[in-house]
Amino acid sequence: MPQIDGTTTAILLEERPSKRVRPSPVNDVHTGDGLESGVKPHPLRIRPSGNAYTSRTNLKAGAGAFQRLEDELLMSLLEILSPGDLAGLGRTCKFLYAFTRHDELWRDLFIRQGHSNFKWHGSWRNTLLGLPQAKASAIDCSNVFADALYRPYQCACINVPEFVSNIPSGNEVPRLSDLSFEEYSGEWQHKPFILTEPVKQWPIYQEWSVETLLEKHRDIIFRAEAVDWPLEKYVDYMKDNNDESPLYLFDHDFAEKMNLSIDSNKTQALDYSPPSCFGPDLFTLLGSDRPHHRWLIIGPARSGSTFHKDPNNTSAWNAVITGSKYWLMFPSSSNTPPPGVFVTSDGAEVTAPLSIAEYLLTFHEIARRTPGCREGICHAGEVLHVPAGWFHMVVNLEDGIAVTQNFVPESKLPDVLAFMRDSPEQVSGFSETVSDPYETFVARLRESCPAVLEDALAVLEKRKGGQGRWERLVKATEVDGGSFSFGFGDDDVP
Ligand SMILES: O=C(O)CCC(=O)C(=O)O
Ligand SMILES: [Fe+2]
Repeated sequence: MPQIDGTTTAILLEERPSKRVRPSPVNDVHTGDGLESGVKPHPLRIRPSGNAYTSRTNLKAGAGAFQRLEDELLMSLLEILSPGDLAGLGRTCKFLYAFTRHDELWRDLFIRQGHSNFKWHGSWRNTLLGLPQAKASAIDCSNVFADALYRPYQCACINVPEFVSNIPSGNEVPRLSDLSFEEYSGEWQHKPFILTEPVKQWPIYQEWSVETLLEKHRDIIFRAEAVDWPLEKYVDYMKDNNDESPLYLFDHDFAEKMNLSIDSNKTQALDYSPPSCFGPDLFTLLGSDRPHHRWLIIGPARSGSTFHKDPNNTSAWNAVITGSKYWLMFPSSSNTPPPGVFVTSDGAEVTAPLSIAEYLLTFHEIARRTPGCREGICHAGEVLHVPAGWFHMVVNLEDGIAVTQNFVPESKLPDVLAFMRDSPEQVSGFSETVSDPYETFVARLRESCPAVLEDALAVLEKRKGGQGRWERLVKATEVDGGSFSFGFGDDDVP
């Protein structure tokens, strides 16, 4: 599942901010007025800002009063225009034509208008204007120099597999063909790993592809970030878009919508069932009061999830049905977030101001050299385990389908209870009818497995008394009289 809490989910997945802090393009400086760099030219031949210094002509000079605005400010201004005004302004000069063609502006307009019945024409602008791609103009804007326009295109063109190859051997997420519940409940519950076998038996693994899903569920409405579209529309979009951060289908009601049989109390054969090594999931005690816990994920290559921790301190597994995913992960026990990620002191808000592509371009190198970093590629038919509290970022290397579930293993119950009790404002995914998720969960545990609850509460009590790992470490350091530093390095083990 994607994000830490409701607020953050909204920020990171459902309404990706259109304005981000963008580092300048550094690897693709074209020289002179030519376009001789190795990077594929922008379709309108727009170039990075830096090239303005060596060019004889800069079309910004022809933009009247608009030339006095910084590009970012101009973009903010364009964001408040209607489609008609945007198109009209684009007809006044080449410089404004280039800016008003920026597809993220049209994406915001299209999404705000709330369409679900449309024909996808390869870009948001064409789709909103009902314009077949072949009829869209492409005026040469090679003397427009603007990182604000060039950088998103450069990011949309990166070759992701190049970035994620050559994983340093110390960073590799272990790959296991089999794992017992006992082994998982021991050391493995704290570690990421890839299980290579269990999914291969699932009917959904054997039957699902984008084509077979379309045959059966073409008209079913699924959620993809801020839009609710029929599957057919999403697939049209997925197969033909050039967005820097493609819309990602992430739907928590898919099982009901697709009439799947998953839970063992049903009589039909199961469409899939969680790998047995993860054992019982204590959130099942909540019955229909449990928070959202399973998601169907569909997305094109380059789509994915920016850095986050999973909600309510739960653990998760993520099974790739088709395609493959690259995972970049950092341990839970560090007090330092991954490079390039900012977290408020209470942990409530995670800000990853860069798109996945920008992250790969600017922070990936340093991230993989940071102690504690784990990386892995999960292929079709495999399942990746996300231990509770780990930061992770995920990018699809191909178009793909996945299913993910969050769960509470008994061994992590104290952590989940502590999170729900101590950070109630960060608890997410519960229906509004559950007024006190912590008390509700405790009551269900007390009814069904009082001994498990007592053990977990005893662990919490002990932690409160200063006997936790952190306190022990600090005390040990004080006794030694040495200076204390806390890093990622030793974090795999509890
Ligand atoms: O498949 C993805 O994009 C990652 C989803 C995720 O964050 C998860 O399963 O926890
Ligand atoms: Fe996640």
